[in-house]
Amino acid sequence: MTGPTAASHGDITLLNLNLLYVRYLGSVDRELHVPLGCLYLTRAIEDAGFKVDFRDYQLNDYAEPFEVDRIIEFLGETADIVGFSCMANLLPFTLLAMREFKKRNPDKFLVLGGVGPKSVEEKIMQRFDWIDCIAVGEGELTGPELIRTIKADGNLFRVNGLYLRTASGEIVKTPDRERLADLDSQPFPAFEKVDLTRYQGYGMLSSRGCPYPCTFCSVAPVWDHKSTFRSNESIIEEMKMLHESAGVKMFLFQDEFFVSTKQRVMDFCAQLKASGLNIYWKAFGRVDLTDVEMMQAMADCGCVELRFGIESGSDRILKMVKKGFSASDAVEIVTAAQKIFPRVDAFYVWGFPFETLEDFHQTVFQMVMFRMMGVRILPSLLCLLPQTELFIEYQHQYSLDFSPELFPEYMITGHEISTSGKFKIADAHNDKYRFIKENPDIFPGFFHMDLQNNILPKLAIMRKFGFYPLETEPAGTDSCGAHSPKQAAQNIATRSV
Ligand code: B12
Ligand code: SF4
Repeated sequence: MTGPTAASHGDITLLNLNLLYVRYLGSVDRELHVPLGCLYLTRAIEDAGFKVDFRDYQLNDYAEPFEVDRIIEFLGETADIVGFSCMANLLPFTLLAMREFKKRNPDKFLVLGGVGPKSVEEKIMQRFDWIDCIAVGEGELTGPELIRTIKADGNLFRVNGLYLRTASGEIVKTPDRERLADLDSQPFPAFEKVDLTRYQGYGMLSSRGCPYPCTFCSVAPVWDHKSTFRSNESIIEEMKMLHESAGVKMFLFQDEFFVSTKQRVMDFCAQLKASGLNIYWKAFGRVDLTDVEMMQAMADCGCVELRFGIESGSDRILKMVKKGFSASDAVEIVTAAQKIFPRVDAFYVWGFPFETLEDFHQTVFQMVMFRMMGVRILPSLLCLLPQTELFIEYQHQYSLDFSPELFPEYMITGHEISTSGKFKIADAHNDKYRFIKENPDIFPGFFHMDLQNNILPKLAIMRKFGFYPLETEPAGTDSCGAHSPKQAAQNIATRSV
Protein backbone atom coordinates (compact mmCIF):
# COMPACT_ATOMS: atom_id res chain seq x y z
CA MET A 1 0.00 0.00 0.00
CA THR A 2 0.90 3.67 0.56
CA GLY A 3 4.58 4.60 0.06
CA PRO A 4 6.36 4.42 -3.24
CA THR A 5 8.93 1.65 -3.65
CA ALA A 6 12.49 1.16 -4.81
CA ALA A 7 12.07 2.72 -8.23
CA SER A 8 11.78 6.24 -6.94
CA HIS A 9 14.69 6.85 -4.58
CA GLY A 10 16.78 9.86 -5.38
CA ASP A 11 19.55 11.71 -3.57
CA ILE A 12 17.47 12.12 -0.44
CA THR A 13 14.28 10.53 0.84
CA LEU A 14 12.31 13.14 2.77
CA LEU A 15 9.54 12.02 5.11
CA ASN A 16 6.89 14.47 6.29
CA LEU A 17 5.61 13.67 9.77
CA ASN A 18 3.89 17.03 10.30
CA LEU A 19 0.34 15.87 10.52
CA LEU A 20 -2.93 16.28 12.30
CA TYR A 21 -4.41 13.15 13.75
CA VAL A 22 -6.78 12.98 16.69
CA ARG A 23 -8.12 9.61 17.74
CA TYR A 24 -11.40 9.10 19.58
CA LEU A 25 -12.82 5.89 20.91
CA GLY A 26 -14.71 5.07 17.76
CA SER A 27 -13.23 7.38 15.13
CA VAL A 28 -10.25 9.38 13.94
CA ASP A 29 -10.10 13.04 12.93
CA ARG A 30 -7.48 13.46 10.22
CA GLU A 31 -7.10 16.64 8.28
CA LEU A 32 -4.65 16.53 5.43
CA HIS A 33 -2.66 19.73 4.95
CA VAL A 34 -0.31 20.46 2.07
CA PRO A 35 3.13 19.92 3.64
CA LEU A 36 4.51 23.36 2.86
CA GLY A 37 7.81 23.20 4.78
CA CYS A 38 8.90 19.94 3.16
CA LEU A 39 7.78 21.12 -0.27
CA TYR A 40 9.77 24.38 0.02
CA LEU A 41 12.76 22.28 1.02
CA THR A 42 12.18 19.85 -1.84
CA ARG A 43 11.99 22.72 -4.35
CA ALA A 44 15.33 24.12 -3.18
CA ILE A 45 17.06 20.74 -3.25
CA GLU A 46 15.75 19.88 -6.70
CA ASP A 47 16.63 23.32 -8.06
CA ALA A 48 20.18 22.63 -6.87
CA GLY A 49 20.26 19.61 -9.16
CA PHE A 50 19.42 16.74 -6.77
CA LYS A 51 16.45 14.42 -6.73
CA VAL A 52 14.10 14.27 -3.76
CA ASP A 53 12.08 11.17 -3.05
CA PHE A 54 9.33 12.89 -1.05
CA ARG A 55 6.98 10.87 1.12
CA ASP A 56 4.06 12.39 2.98
CA TYR A 57 3.04 10.23 5.94
CA GLN A 58 -0.28 12.07 6.05
CA LEU A 59 -1.25 9.92 3.09
CA ASN A 60 -0.78 6.60 4.88
CA ASP A 61 -3.92 4.56 5.29
CA TYR A 62 -2.80 2.29 8.09
CA ALA A 63 -5.32 1.51 10.78
CA GLU A 64 -2.52 2.03 13.32
CA PRO A 65 -0.02 4.53 11.84
CA PHE A 66 1.96 5.09 15.03
CA GLU A 67 3.71 1.75 15.22
CA VAL A 68 7.36 2.15 14.26
CA ASP A 69 7.05 -0.83 11.92
CA ARG A 70 4.53 1.11 9.85
CA ILE A 71 7.06 3.87 9.19
CA ILE A 72 9.63 1.30 8.14
CA GLU A 73 7.06 -0.26 5.83
CA PHE A 74 5.98 3.14 4.46
CA LEU A 75 9.59 4.07 3.71
CA GLY A 76 10.49 0.77 2.05
CA GLU A 77 13.46 1.39 -0.23
CA THR A 78 15.05 4.80 0.27
CA ALA A 79 17.90 7.00 -0.85
CA ASP A 80 21.16 6.83 1.12
CA ILE A 81 20.27 10.04 2.95
CA VAL A 82 16.94 9.99 4.75
CA GLY A 83 15.45 13.20 6.18
CA PHE A 84 12.67 13.19 8.79
CA SER A 85 10.58 16.31 9.45
CA CYS A 86 8.38 16.59 12.55
CA MET A 87 6.84 18.90 15.16
CA ALA A 88 7.32 18.51 18.92
CA ASN A 89 4.23 16.32 19.33
CA LEU A 90 5.59 13.54 17.14
CA LEU A 91 9.23 14.00 18.15
CA PRO A 92 9.27 10.95 20.49
CA PHE A 93 7.66 8.73 17.87
CA THR A 94 9.95 10.07 15.15
CA LEU A 95 13.05 9.36 17.24
CA LEU A 96 11.89 5.82 18.00
CA ALA A 97 11.05 5.20 14.36
CA MET A 98 14.47 6.51 13.34
CA ARG A 99 16.11 4.12 15.83
CA GLU A 100 14.39 1.15 14.25
CA PHE A 101 15.12 2.39 10.74
CA LYS A 102 18.82 2.80 11.59
CA LYS A 103 18.93 -0.67 13.13
CA ARG A 104 17.73 -2.12 9.86
CA ASN A 105 19.70 0.30 7.63
CA PRO A 106 22.96 1.04 9.46
CA ASP A 107 24.60 2.57 6.39
CA LYS A 108 21.95 5.19 5.73
CA PHE A 109 22.58 8.76 6.89
CA LEU A 110 19.68 10.01 9.03
CA VAL A 111 18.91 13.72 9.27
CA LEU A 112 16.28 15.15 11.58
CA GLY A 113 14.75 18.54 10.70
CA GLY A 114 11.69 20.72 11.20
CA VAL A 115 10.63 22.52 14.37
CA GLY A 116 10.24 19.42 16.56
CA PRO A 117 13.83 19.22 17.84
CA LYS A 118 14.14 23.00 18.33
CA SER A 119 16.23 23.83 21.44
CA VAL A 120 16.85 20.22 22.42
CA GLU A 121 19.13 19.35 19.51
CA GLU A 122 22.24 18.88 21.60
CA LYS A 123 20.50 16.58 24.09
CA ILE A 124 19.06 14.50 21.27
CA MET A 125 22.47 14.12 19.64
CA GLN A 126 24.07 13.22 22.97
CA ARG A 127 21.51 10.62 23.95
CA PHE A 128 20.42 9.03 20.69
CA ASP A 129 23.39 7.94 18.63
CA TRP A 130 21.27 6.68 15.75
CA ILE A 131 20.61 10.30 14.71
CA ASP A 132 23.48 11.32 12.44
CA CYS A 133 22.65 14.99 12.16
CA ILE A 134 20.03 17.62 13.06
CA ALA A 135 19.33 20.52 10.71
CA VAL A 136 18.25 23.74 12.46
CA GLY A 137 16.18 26.50 10.92
CA GLU A 138 15.20 27.08 7.32
CA GLY A 139 16.28 24.25 5.08
CA GLU A 140 16.48 25.88 1.66
CA LEU A 141 20.21 26.55 1.93
CA THR A 142 21.17 23.81 4.40
CA GLY A 143 19.44 20.95 2.53
CA PRO A 144 21.25 21.29 -0.81
CA GLU A 145 24.59 22.02 0.90
CA LEU A 146 24.22 18.95 3.07
CA ILE A 147 23.65 16.66 0.09
CA ARG A 148 26.38 18.29 -1.97
CA THR A 149 28.88 17.91 0.87
CA ILE A 150 27.99 14.30 1.63
CA LYS A 151 28.46 13.50 -2.04
CA ALA A 152 31.78 15.38 -2.19
CA ASP A 153 34.01 14.75 0.82
CA GLY A 154 31.52 14.23 3.63
CA ASN A 155 32.96 17.03 5.76
CA LEU A 156 29.68 18.37 7.11
CA PHE A 157 31.44 20.47 9.72
CA ARG A 158 31.69 23.08 6.95
CA VAL A 159 27.90 23.33 6.54
CA ASN A 160 26.08 25.93 8.63
CA GLY A 161 22.99 25.12 10.67
CA LEU A 162 23.82 21.57 11.74
CA TYR A 163 24.34 19.56 14.91
CA LEU A 164 26.86 16.77 14.28
CA ARG A 165 28.81 14.11 16.16
CA THR A 166 32.58 13.75 15.82
CA ALA A 167 34.27 10.36 15.55
CA SER A 168 35.05 10.55 19.28
CA GLY A 169 31.37 11.20 20.10
CA GLU A 170 31.62 14.91 20.80
CA ILE A 171 28.58 16.98 19.70
CA VAL A 172 29.42 19.94 17.50
CA LYS A 173 27.14 22.76 16.42
CA THR A 174 28.22 24.45 13.19
CA PRO A 175 27.64 28.23 12.83
CA ASP A 176 24.00 29.33 12.70
CA ARG A 177 22.28 29.11 9.36
CA GLU A 178 21.57 32.62 8.08
CA ARG A 179 17.88 33.43 7.57
CA LEU A 180 16.59 33.87 4.01
CA ALA A 181 16.30 37.63 3.74
CA ASP A 182 14.24 37.80 0.57
CA LEU A 183 11.38 35.30 0.49
CA ASP A 184 10.46 36.35 -3.04
CA SER A 185 13.74 34.88 -4.17
CA GLN A 186 12.36 31.46 -3.21
CA PRO A 187 10.35 29.67 -5.85
CA PHE A 188 6.94 28.22 -4.94
CA PRO A 189 6.89 24.92 -3.04
CA ALA A 190 7.32 21.75 -5.13
CA PHE A 191 3.55 21.20 -5.42
CA GLU A 192 4.10 18.86 -8.35
CA LYS A 193 5.43 16.25 -5.88
CA VAL A 194 2.00 15.73 -4.37
CA ASP A 195 -1.52 15.11 -5.61
CA LEU A 196 -3.05 18.37 -4.45
CA THR A 197 -6.55 16.96 -4.71
CA ARG A 198 -5.86 14.65 -1.77
CA TYR A 199 -5.51 17.52 0.71
CA GLN A 200 -8.16 19.47 2.58
CA GLY A 201 -6.01 22.31 3.91
CA TYR A 202 -4.18 24.62 1.51
CA GLY A 203 -1.79 26.69 3.56
CA MET A 204 -0.13 29.92 2.49
CA LEU A 205 2.76 31.75 4.09
CA SER A 206 2.88 35.50 3.55
CA SER A 207 5.76 35.85 6.02
CA ARG A 208 8.00 33.74 8.23
CA GLY A 209 8.53 34.39 11.91
CA CYS A 210 7.12 36.76 14.51
CA PRO A 211 9.05 39.52 16.27
CA TYR A 212 6.96 39.63 19.47
CA PRO A 213 8.27 38.41 22.84
CA CYS A 214 5.30 36.42 24.26
CA THR A 215 6.93 34.19 26.83
CA PHE A 216 4.74 31.08 26.34
CA CYS A 217 5.06 31.04 22.56
CA SER A 218 7.11 28.59 20.56
CA VAL A 219 6.55 30.16 17.15
CA ALA A 220 8.66 33.29 17.66
CA PRO A 221 11.72 31.43 19.03
CA VAL A 222 11.47 28.83 16.27
CA TRP A 223 12.17 31.71 13.90
CA ASP A 224 14.57 33.47 16.29
CA HIS A 225 12.12 36.40 16.73
CA LYS A 226 12.86 37.68 13.23
CA SER A 227 10.30 38.08 10.49
CA THR A 228 10.71 38.07 6.74
CA PHE A 229 8.08 38.78 4.12
CA ARG A 230 6.88 37.93 0.65
CA SER A 231 5.56 40.55 -1.72
CA ASN A 232 1.81 40.71 -2.27
CA GLU A 233 2.41 40.00 -5.96
CA SER A 234 4.13 36.72 -5.18
CA ILE A 235 1.41 35.63 -2.72
CA ILE A 236 -1.41 36.38 -5.15
CA GLU A 237 0.43 34.67 -7.99
CA GLU A 238 0.68 31.50 -5.89
CA MET A 239 -3.01 31.67 -4.98
CA LYS A 240 -3.88 32.13 -8.64
CA MET A 241 -1.72 29.19 -9.66
CA LEU A 242 -3.29 26.90 -7.05
CA HIS A 243 -6.78 28.08 -7.92
CA GLU A 244 -6.32 27.52 -11.62
CA SER A 245 -4.34 24.28 -11.49
CA ALA A 246 -6.06 22.52 -8.58
CA GLY A 247 -9.32 24.40 -8.09
CA VAL A 248 -8.32 25.63 -4.62
CA LYS A 249 -11.03 27.92 -3.27
CA MET A 250 -10.08 28.28 0.39
CA PHE A 251 -6.61 29.40 1.49
CA LEU A 252 -5.33 29.25 5.05
CA PHE A 253 -2.74 31.89 5.85
CA GLN A 254 -0.63 30.07 8.42
CA ASP A 255 1.75 32.83 9.38
CA GLU A 256 1.13 34.62 12.64
CA PHE A 257 2.37 37.97 11.31
CA PHE A 258 0.00 38.36 8.38
CA VAL A 259 -1.18 41.72 9.75
CA SER A 260 2.34 43.09 10.25
CA THR A 261 1.40 46.57 8.98
CA LYS A 262 -1.88 48.12 7.96
CA GLN A 263 -0.46 49.37 4.67
CA ARG A 264 0.72 45.92 3.67
CA VAL A 265 -2.67 44.35 4.40
CA MET A 266 -4.61 47.14 2.67
CA ASP A 267 -2.39 46.79 -0.41
CA PHE A 268 -2.83 43.02 -0.38
CA CYS A 269 -6.61 43.36 -0.24
CA ALA A 270 -6.67 45.93 -3.05
CA GLN A 271 -4.46 43.74 -5.24
CA LEU A 272 -6.41 40.58 -4.48
CA LYS A 273 -9.66 42.32 -5.36
CA ALA A 274 -8.19 43.72 -8.57
CA SER A 275 -6.98 40.23 -9.55
CA GLY A 276 -10.59 39.09 -9.87
CA LEU A 277 -9.79 35.82 -8.08
CA ASN A 278 -12.97 34.32 -6.69
CA ILE A 279 -11.58 32.68 -3.56
CA TYR A 280 -11.95 32.64 0.25
CA TRP A 281 -9.29 32.81 2.90
CA LYS A 282 -8.59 32.77 6.63
CA ALA A 283 -5.83 34.51 8.54
CA PHE A 284 -4.47 35.46 11.94
CA GLY A 285 -5.02 38.98 13.25
CA ARG A 286 -3.32 40.63 16.21
CA VAL A 287 -5.44 42.69 18.57
CA ASP A 288 -3.19 45.76 18.52
CA LEU A 289 -2.39 45.66 14.78
CA THR A 290 -5.91 45.27 13.45
CA ASP A 291 -8.61 47.90 13.03
CA VAL A 292 -12.09 48.14 11.58
CA GLU A 293 -11.02 49.60 8.24
CA MET A 294 -8.47 46.83 7.75
CA MET A 295 -10.91 44.08 8.73
CA GLN A 296 -13.56 45.50 6.40
CA ALA A 297 -11.08 45.47 3.52
CA MET A 298 -10.16 41.87 4.33
CA ALA A 299 -13.77 40.73 4.44
CA ASP A 300 -14.46 42.55 1.16
CA CYS A 301 -11.98 40.37 -0.69
CA GLY A 302 -12.92 36.94 0.64
CA CYS A 303 -11.57 36.66 4.20
CA VAL A 304 -14.15 34.53 6.03
CA GLU A 305 -12.35 33.92 9.29
CA LEU A 306 -10.03 35.97 11.46
CA ARG A 307 -8.27 34.42 14.44
CA PHE A 308 -6.90 36.24 17.44
CA GLY A 309 -4.48 35.01 20.07
CA ILE A 310 -6.11 36.58 23.13
CA GLU A 311 -4.49 34.21 25.62
CA SER A 312 -5.94 35.65 28.84
CA GLY A 313 -8.71 37.86 30.18
CA SER A 314 -6.42 39.07 32.97
CA ASP A 315 -4.31 42.18 32.44
CA ARG A 316 -1.86 40.92 35.04
CA ILE A 317 -1.25 37.73 33.02
CA LEU A 318 -1.15 39.58 29.68
CA LYS A 319 1.59 41.74 31.13
CA MET A 320 3.51 38.85 32.64
CA VAL A 321 3.54 36.95 29.34
CA LYS A 322 4.50 40.14 27.45
CA LYS A 323 1.49 39.99 25.13
CA GLY A 324 1.52 43.69 24.37
CA PHE A 325 -2.18 44.57 24.69
CA SER A 326 -4.85 44.68 27.39
CA ALA A 327 -7.99 42.65 28.00
CA SER A 328 -10.18 45.63 27.08
CA ASP A 329 -8.29 46.08 23.79
CA ALA A 330 -9.17 42.47 23.01
CA VAL A 331 -12.85 42.94 23.86
CA GLU A 332 -13.04 45.98 21.61
CA ILE A 333 -11.43 44.43 18.53
CA VAL A 334 -13.05 40.99 18.81
CA THR A 335 -16.46 42.60 19.19
CA ALA A 336 -15.84 44.64 16.04
CA ALA A 337 -14.49 41.61 14.14
CA GLN A 338 -17.53 39.55 15.06
CA LYS A 339 -19.73 42.03 13.18
CA ILE A 340 -17.55 41.82 10.07
CA PHE A 341 -16.51 38.17 9.55
CA PRO A 342 -18.65 35.02 9.31
CA ARG A 343 -16.31 33.45 11.85
CA VAL A 344 -13.98 34.84 14.50
CA ASP A 345 -11.70 32.61 16.57
CA ALA A 346 -10.32 33.53 19.97
CA PHE A 347 -7.40 31.48 21.26
CA TYR A 348 -6.61 31.27 24.95
CA VAL A 349 -3.84 29.71 26.94
CA TRP A 350 -4.63 28.56 30.47
CA GLY A 351 -2.66 26.88 33.22
CA PHE A 352 0.23 29.32 33.60
CA PRO A 353 1.98 28.42 36.87
CA PHE A 354 1.67 32.05 38.00
CA GLU A 355 -2.02 32.38 37.04
CA THR A 356 -4.13 32.79 40.18
CA LEU A 357 -7.72 31.61 40.30
CA GLU A 358 -8.74 35.25 40.12
CA ASP A 359 -6.80 35.70 36.86
CA PHE A 360 -8.24 32.46 35.57
CA HIS A 361 -11.82 33.49 36.36
CA GLN A 362 -11.30 36.71 34.42
CA THR A 363 -10.28 34.58 31.44
CA VAL A 364 -13.28 32.27 31.79
CA PHE A 365 -15.54 35.29 32.11
CA GLN A 366 -14.19 36.75 28.87
CA MET A 367 -14.46 33.43 27.07
CA VAL A 368 -18.09 33.02 28.15
CA MET A 369 -18.86 36.54 27.00
CA PHE A 370 -17.26 36.01 23.59
CA ARG A 371 -18.96 32.66 23.20
CA MET A 372 -22.34 34.29 23.79
CA MET A 373 -21.47 36.69 20.97
CA GLY A 374 -20.84 33.73 18.63
CA VAL A 375 -17.05 33.80 18.70
CA ARG A 376 -15.42 30.37 18.48
CA ILE A 377 -13.38 29.81 21.64
CA LEU A 378 -10.23 27.72 21.40
CA PRO A 379 -8.60 27.24 24.80
CA SER A 380 -5.25 25.42 25.02
CA LEU A 381 -3.64 24.11 28.13
CA LEU A 382 -0.20 25.72 28.48
CA CYS A 383 2.37 23.64 26.62
CA LEU A 384 5.86 23.77 28.06
CA LEU A 385 7.83 23.67 24.85
CA PRO A 386 11.55 23.81 25.55
CA GLN A 387 12.30 26.89 23.43
CA THR A 388 9.78 29.10 25.26
CA GLU A 389 10.99 31.80 27.61
CA LEU A 390 8.40 30.66 30.15
CA PHE A 391 9.75 27.13 30.32
CA ILE A 392 13.34 28.30 30.49
CA GLU A 393 12.51 30.68 33.35
CA TYR A 394 10.32 28.37 35.43
CA GLN A 395 11.78 24.94 34.74
CA HIS A 396 13.73 24.86 37.99
CA GLN A 397 10.89 26.14 40.16
CA TYR A 398 8.52 23.26 39.50
CA SER A 399 8.88 19.56 39.02
CA LEU A 400 7.39 18.24 35.79
CA ASP A 401 4.22 16.22 36.43
CA PHE A 402 3.01 13.63 33.96
CA SER A 403 -0.62 12.64 33.60
CA PRO A 404 -1.66 9.91 31.16
CA GLU A 405 -5.16 11.38 31.20
CA LEU A 406 -4.30 14.94 30.32
CA PHE A 407 -2.02 16.36 27.65
CA PRO A 408 -1.85 19.91 26.34
CA GLU A 409 -3.70 20.21 23.02
CA TYR A 410 -0.36 20.97 21.41
CA MET A 411 0.94 17.54 22.31
CA ILE A 412 -1.87 15.45 20.92
CA THR A 413 -0.11 12.84 18.85
CA GLY A 414 -2.64 10.28 17.75
CA HIS A 415 -1.12 7.60 20.00
CA GLU A 416 -3.59 8.46 22.70
CA ILE A 417 -7.34 8.03 22.56
CA SER A 418 -9.50 10.97 23.46
CA THR A 419 -12.33 9.53 25.54
CA SER A 420 -14.99 11.47 27.37
CA GLY A 421 -12.98 14.46 28.50
CA LYS A 422 -9.85 12.42 29.22
CA PHE A 423 -7.05 10.74 27.34
CA LYS A 424 -6.29 7.09 27.47
CA ILE A 425 -3.02 5.60 26.35
CA ALA A 426 -3.53 2.45 24.32
CA ASP A 427 -1.39 -0.42 25.65
CA ALA A 428 0.36 -0.69 22.29
CA HIS A 429 1.82 2.78 22.81
CA ASN A 430 3.12 2.47 26.35
CA ASP A 431 6.66 2.30 24.98
CA LYS A 432 6.36 5.85 23.58
CA TYR A 433 5.23 7.24 26.90
CA ARG A 434 7.98 5.33 28.73
CA PHE A 435 10.44 7.01 26.38
CA ILE A 436 8.82 10.40 27.05
CA LYS A 437 8.94 9.89 30.83
CA GLU A 438 12.60 8.84 30.64
CA ASN A 439 13.47 12.09 28.86
CA PRO A 440 11.36 14.90 30.36
CA ASP A 441 14.00 17.52 29.54
CA ILE A 442 13.69 16.68 25.83
CA PHE A 443 9.90 16.36 25.78
CA PRO A 444 8.68 18.84 28.45
CA GLY A 445 5.59 19.67 26.37
CA PHE A 446 3.98 16.45 27.59
CA PHE A 447 4.30 17.50 31.23
CA HIS A 448 2.67 19.99 33.60
CA MET A 449 3.80 22.41 36.25
CA ASP A 450 1.87 21.68 39.43
CA LEU A 451 -0.84 19.40 38.13
CA GLN A 452 -2.66 19.07 41.46
CA ASN A 453 -2.93 22.70 42.51
CA ASN A 454 -2.68 24.56 39.24
CA ILE A 455 -4.06 22.49 36.38
CA LEU A 456 -6.72 20.16 37.76
CA PRO A 457 -8.75 22.78 39.67
CA LYS A 458 -8.79 24.99 36.58
CA LEU A 459 -9.76 22.08 34.34
CA ALA A 460 -12.76 21.42 36.59
CA ILE A 461 -13.86 25.04 36.10
CA MET A 462 -13.34 24.80 32.34
CA ARG A 463 -15.58 21.73 32.32
CA LYS A 464 -18.22 23.43 34.41
CA PHE A 465 -18.43 26.22 31.85
CA GLY A 466 -18.54 23.81 28.93
CA PHE A 467 -15.11 24.50 27.42
CA TYR A 468 -14.06 20.88 27.88
CA PRO A 469 -16.41 17.90 27.78
CA LEU A 470 -17.64 16.55 31.08
CA GLU A 471 -16.45 13.05 31.82
CA THR A 472 -19.89 11.76 30.88
CA GLU A 473 -20.02 13.49 27.50
CA PRO A 474 -18.66 12.13 24.22
CA ALA A 475 -15.43 13.85 23.22
CA GLY A 476 -15.02 16.05 20.20
CA THR A 477 -12.65 18.87 19.61
CA ASP A 478 -11.66 21.82 17.50
CA SER A 479 -8.12 20.78 18.40
CA CYS A 480 -6.43 22.46 15.51
CA GLY A 481 -8.81 25.29 14.87
CA ALA A 482 -5.77 27.38 14.06
CA HIS A 483 -5.29 25.72 10.77
CA SER A 484 -8.55 24.05 10.02
CA PRO A 485 -10.12 24.39 6.58
CA LYS A 486 -13.50 23.42 8.02
CA GLN A 487 -16.05 26.12 7.36
CA ALA A 488 -19.22 24.61 8.72
CA ALA A 489 -21.03 27.90 9.15
CA GLN A 490 -20.95 28.80 5.51
CA ASN A 491 -20.42 25.44 3.91
CA ILE A 492 -17.73 26.82 1.64
CA ALA A 493 -15.90 24.15 -0.31
CA THR A 494 -12.14 23.92 -0.02
CA ARG A 495 -11.79 23.25 -3.73
CA SER A 496 -14.09 23.78 -6.67
CA VAL A 497 -13.12 20.57 -8.49
C1 B12 B 1 1.09 24.66 8.93
C2 B12 B 1 1.22 24.23 10.36
C3 B12 B 1 0.66 23.01 10.70
C4 B12 B 1 0.06 22.07 9.70
C5 B12 B 1 1.23 21.25 9.08
C6 B12 B 1 1.01 21.02 7.63
C7 B12 B 1 2.02 20.06 7.10
N1 B12 B 1 1.55 18.92 6.74
O1 B12 B 1 3.21 20.38 7.02
C8 B12 B 1 -0.89 21.21 10.57
C9 B12 B 1 -2.28 21.78 10.49
C10 B12 B 1 -0.97 19.73 10.22
C11 B12 B 1 -0.32 21.47 11.94
C12 B12 B 1 -0.71 20.74 13.02
C13 B12 B 1 -0.22 20.94 14.29
N2 B12 B 1 0.71 21.88 14.65
CO1 B12 B 1 1.40 23.19 13.48
N3 B12 B 1 1.98 24.68 12.55
C14 B12 B 1 1.88 25.03 11.32
C15 B12 B 1 2.49 26.44 11.15
C16 B12 B 1 1.33 27.44 11.23
C17 B12 B 1 3.28 26.68 9.90
C18 B12 B 1 4.30 25.58 9.59
C19 B12 B 1 5.01 25.94 8.33
O2 B12 B 1 4.51 25.68 7.26
N4 B12 B 1 6.13 26.62 8.44
C20 B12 B 1 6.86 27.17 7.33
C21 B12 B 1 7.90 26.23 6.80
C22 B12 B 1 8.70 26.95 5.73
O3 B12 B 1 8.76 25.89 7.86
P1 B12 B 1 8.97 24.41 8.38
O4 B12 B 1 7.75 23.62 8.18
O5 B12 B 1 9.56 24.47 9.72
O6 B12 B 1 10.08 23.81 7.36
C23 B12 B 1 11.32 24.44 7.16
C24 B12 B 1 12.44 24.05 8.14
O7 B12 B 1 11.98 23.61 9.39
C25 B12 B 1 13.26 23.05 7.42
N5 B12 B 1 12.91 21.62 7.54
C26 B12 B 1 11.74 21.07 7.82
N6 B12 B 1 11.84 19.74 7.80
C27 B12 B 1 13.09 19.43 7.49
C28 B12 B 1 13.70 18.19 7.32
C29 B12 B 1 15.05 18.16 6.97
C30 B12 B 1 15.70 16.84 6.78
C31 B12 B 1 15.79 19.38 6.80
C32 B12 B 1 17.19 19.36 6.41
C33 B12 B 1 15.15 20.62 7.00
C34 B12 B 1 13.81 20.62 7.33
O8 B12 B 1 13.13 23.41 6.05
C35 B12 B 1 11.81 23.94 5.81
C36 B12 B 1 11.91 25.04 4.78
O9 B12 B 1 12.65 26.12 5.29
C37 B12 B 1 3.41 26.54 12.41
C38 B12 B 1 3.58 27.93 13.00
C39 B12 B 1 4.58 28.73 12.22
N7 B12 B 1 4.20 29.89 11.83
O10 B12 B 1 5.69 28.29 11.96
C40 B12 B 1 2.71 25.62 13.39
C41 B12 B 1 3.56 24.81 14.31
C42 B12 B 1 4.69 24.21 13.51
N8 B12 B 1 2.64 23.78 14.74
C43 B12 B 1 2.81 23.43 15.95
C44 B12 B 1 2.05 22.44 16.60
C45 B12 B 1 2.39 22.21 18.07
C46 B12 B 1 1.05 21.73 15.94
C47 B12 B 1 0.22 20.61 16.56
C48 B12 B 1 1.15 19.48 17.02
C49 B12 B 1 -0.65 21.09 17.68
C50 B12 B 1 -1.58 22.19 17.41
N9 B12 B 1 -2.62 22.18 18.17
O11 B12 B 1 -1.39 23.04 16.55
C51 B12 B 1 -0.69 20.14 15.40
C52 B12 B 1 -0.81 18.64 15.23
C53 B12 B 1 -1.93 18.16 16.11
C54 B12 B 1 -2.26 16.72 16.00
N10 B12 B 1 -3.26 16.31 16.66
O12 B12 B 1 -1.65 15.92 15.35
C55 B12 B 1 3.92 24.20 16.60
C56 B12 B 1 5.20 23.35 16.69
C57 B12 B 1 5.97 23.57 17.94
C58 B12 B 1 7.20 22.71 17.92
N11 B12 B 1 8.29 23.22 18.48
O13 B12 B 1 7.17 21.61 17.44
C59 B12 B 1 4.01 25.44 15.67
C60 B12 B 1 5.41 26.09 15.62
C61 B12 B 1 2.94 26.43 16.14
C62 B12 B 1 3.05 26.89 17.55
N12 B12 B 1 2.04 27.55 17.96
O14 B12 B 1 3.95 26.74 18.32
N13 B12 B 1 0.53 22.51 11.95
S1 SF4 C 1 1.96 34.44 20.59
FE1 SF4 C 1 1.66 35.32 18.55
S2 SF4 C 1 2.32 37.47 18.78
FE2 SF4 C 1 3.16 36.34 20.52
S3 SF4 C 1 5.23 35.76 19.88
FE3 SF4 C 1 3.84 34.05 19.41
S4 SF4 C 1 3.23 34.33 17.29
FE4 SF4 C 1 4.07 36.27 18.01
